[in-house]
Amino acid sequence: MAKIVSSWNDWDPLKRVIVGRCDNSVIPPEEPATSEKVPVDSEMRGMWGLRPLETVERGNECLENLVKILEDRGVVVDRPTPLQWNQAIGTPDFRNDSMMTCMPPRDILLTIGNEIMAAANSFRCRYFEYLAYWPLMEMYFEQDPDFKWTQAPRPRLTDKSYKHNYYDEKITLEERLERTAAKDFVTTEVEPMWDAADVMRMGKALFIQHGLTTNRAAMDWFQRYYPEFRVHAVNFPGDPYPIHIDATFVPLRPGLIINNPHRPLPEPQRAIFEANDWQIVEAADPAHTEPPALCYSSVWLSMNCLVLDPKTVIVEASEVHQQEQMDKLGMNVIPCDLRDAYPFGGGLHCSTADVYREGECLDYFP
Ligand code: DAV
Repeated sequence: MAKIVSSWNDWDPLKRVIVGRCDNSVIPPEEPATSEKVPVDSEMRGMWGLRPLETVERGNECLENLVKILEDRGVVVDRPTPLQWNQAIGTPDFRNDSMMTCMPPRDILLTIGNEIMAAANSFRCRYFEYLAYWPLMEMYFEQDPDFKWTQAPRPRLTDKSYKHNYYDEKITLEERLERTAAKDFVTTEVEPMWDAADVMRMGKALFIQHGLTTNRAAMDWFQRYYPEFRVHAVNFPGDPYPIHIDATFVPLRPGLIINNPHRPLPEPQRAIFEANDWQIVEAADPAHTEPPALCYSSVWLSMNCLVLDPKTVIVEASEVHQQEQMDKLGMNVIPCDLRDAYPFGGGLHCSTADVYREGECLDYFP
């Protein structure tokens, strides 16, 4: 029997990975956690339902571009099994009129060593998304005797999990930034809630973003679950919609991180990187001034790259400034046309979830 699952960070040589699928994707109805995510001036406000088929097909085409690049380089690619996402769901604690998608996998699955854990996401519409990955988990479980298949404690997501009317329609950008700076987010602390894409894995250290999708209770939960790891809470006061760390603070190789210049990591959180000779470089500007239509994410998906090994990185094909910067930083850059997959939840890093990277668990912050 083979070893299939192992990954300790985002830069060691990638050998096996999950790439999402856009099939049946839905713009979810508003709910306590998501209404805060859609900017007031967005064309998506108040709109929900199946995404237009031609955008789904085009998104899938983009993901196929990525699959081809990966397979041409010998990386094994696994794909989820989409459900019919436009179904109402219910638990004893809540009802929601629809699910969302199985994009992006990075939000749902967290790989730490030989363990893949399904996250404790705070969006009700994502409560059953893990099911799309269960056929893969079953396969890994059958084929890899060391694979630890885990589900984080499921949050109940009752009304107590959210602050209600957290933002009214009239809130200004400045007020949003003040709330971010004050670490005042839409989720409460009644239970741990987290998206896997808020967790940056760096060997024995986990840096977890406190923001709209991950709360403080989650940090506490992680530290107790992994007592041998050091969990560091990080936050980025410059981000009015702090969701996921991977368009904000992105490691390229040991010792080098690119940081969104609008969302600098504040002191004293920088100290641990500086003390261990990590360089934090401001990421290049995005090539676009607007995200594509029907997209939740910001233009900073430009820096949401997929590192294949410490010298090789896949960057979105139109993101010429980011490509040039990576090149200057000594990386071989592989462009991938993926922009039309952005509306489905993210860029190259988001669209994937690690299964296997070579390498072991090192202590980069002794
Ligand atoms: O900048 O909108 C997107 C992260 C998606 N996983 C942003 C963050």
